[in-house]
Amino acid sequence: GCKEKQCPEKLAKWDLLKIYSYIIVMEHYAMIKMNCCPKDWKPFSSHCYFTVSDSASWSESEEKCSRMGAHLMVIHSQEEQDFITKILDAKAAYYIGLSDPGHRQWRWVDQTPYNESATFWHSSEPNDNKEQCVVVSHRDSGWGWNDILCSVTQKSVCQMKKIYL
Ligand SMILES: [Ca+2]
Repeated sequence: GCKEKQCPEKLAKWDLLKIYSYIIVMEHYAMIKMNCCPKDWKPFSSHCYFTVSDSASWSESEEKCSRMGAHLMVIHSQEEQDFITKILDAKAAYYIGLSDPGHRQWRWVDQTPYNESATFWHSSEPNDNKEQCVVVSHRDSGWGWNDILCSVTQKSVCQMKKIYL
């Protein structure tokens, strides 16, 4: 019966200690596994996003992101683009981390491959070899990408991986 399974008092105390330390370890684990975004950054999937409303050239914008431990936003899916454009001002244009160092070789700032099948150019864009930086902007057809001169000052969106505390 039950008596056989009862532990000696000393052992029971040790078990209690084990349980307490287990709880502490698990709490610690939960903290480690918790991922989050800094204040004012918006979470989406495994990343955090921040809208920079001060206008700057493309390289200045990238530098601003970099100073915050981030980079200009990289877009690889419609879902990502839809998430961010929902919180953008349709009257403004925002630099993203796409540029052309020359010869129409589009490059993402985080070195991820430029995949033709996951691009969201406005119709008739990109339209000019001298326009080597990309903004996301709103037109009648919806949100899409446009190549512009890199020196033009625009707002921008920074992106970083969620922080694991
Ligand atoms: Ca253009």
